[in-house]
Amino acid sequence: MSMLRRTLLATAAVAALAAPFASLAQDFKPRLIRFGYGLNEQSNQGRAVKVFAEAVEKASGGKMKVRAIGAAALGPDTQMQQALIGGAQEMMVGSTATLVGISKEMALWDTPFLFNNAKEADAVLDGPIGQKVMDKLQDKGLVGLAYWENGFRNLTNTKRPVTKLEDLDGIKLRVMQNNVYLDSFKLLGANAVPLPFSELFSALETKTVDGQENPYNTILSSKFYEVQKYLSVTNHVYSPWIVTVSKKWWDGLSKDEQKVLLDAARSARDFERKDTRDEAAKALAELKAKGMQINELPATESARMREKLASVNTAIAANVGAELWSETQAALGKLRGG
Ligand code: TK8
Repeated sequence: MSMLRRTLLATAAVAALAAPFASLAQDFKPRLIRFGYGLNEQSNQGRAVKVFAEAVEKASGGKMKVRAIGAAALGPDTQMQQALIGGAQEMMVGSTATLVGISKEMALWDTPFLFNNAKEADAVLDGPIGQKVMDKLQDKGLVGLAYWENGFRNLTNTKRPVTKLEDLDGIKLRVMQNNVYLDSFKLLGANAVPLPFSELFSALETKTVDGQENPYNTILSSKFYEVQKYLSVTNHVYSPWIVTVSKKWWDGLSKDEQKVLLDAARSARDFERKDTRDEAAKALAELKAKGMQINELPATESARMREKLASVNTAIAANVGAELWSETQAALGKLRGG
């Protein structure tokens, strides 16, 4: 073997050895992260948690391990939130709507028809207003890392196609455990019943409730089409998910470890939004093929719903604070070129 070749081989060997230990230069300890979520593994939520887990393990040189636990096996959103606050669980992703009882500013995202499209949602959620709302969690024992997309919510039920406001009359509708949702659907004439997501499929199956509202992706991944006939395209609210960390646990992490989690939550967010939108674009055709009867809500009826819900907006504004409310309206005005 020539001298040069020997040197090259030696250099390559050193490089190969050094690569896996590159992370040692940074401050990483062995960490096990129990990461809970509510939907099943085959959902857009499950796919994104997997992407998050891989990014964390890679960036920490395998030191930080994520144990992803889906299908609400660690409990519904509200139970996991308490486990994070108490330090019994490290991380989760769930609906912002289920956080309102803990942090009232989160109710901003429950405002019916707040965003007209995903572009507006991304701009506000990823901008200073989204950050401000997220930062409020810290006083409550939680650290928010990123908003993921649940999506625009649409209505399903077994009674009748909802083509006008009055069609909602008396429909027993499951809503998230959140007063804005409860009040909104009561105002619209439905018999709203708050239930955790983990109990929803069986509640629909046993006809404990007639209907529910969720994005297309969830109606598909949770197989609601098996127990629901009518899907009415209402797009009544854009629903974010939020990735949160136990503050108790977070405060004990090094800066490097915190950065790994933040970066991974954001890169998984970018993956998740694209994946969710791609899936949503094809979902209606699939749901139709599965036998659902789909109808659009005429613009005039959508306008009637908005009008009916005006008092909810007033209540939300009071709840989140006039400043945050008007700041949001101003940001939206600007985005809309006003
Ligand atoms: C999943 C829930 C779900 C939400 C709901 O844990 O409860 O209807 O849309 O995504 O957060």
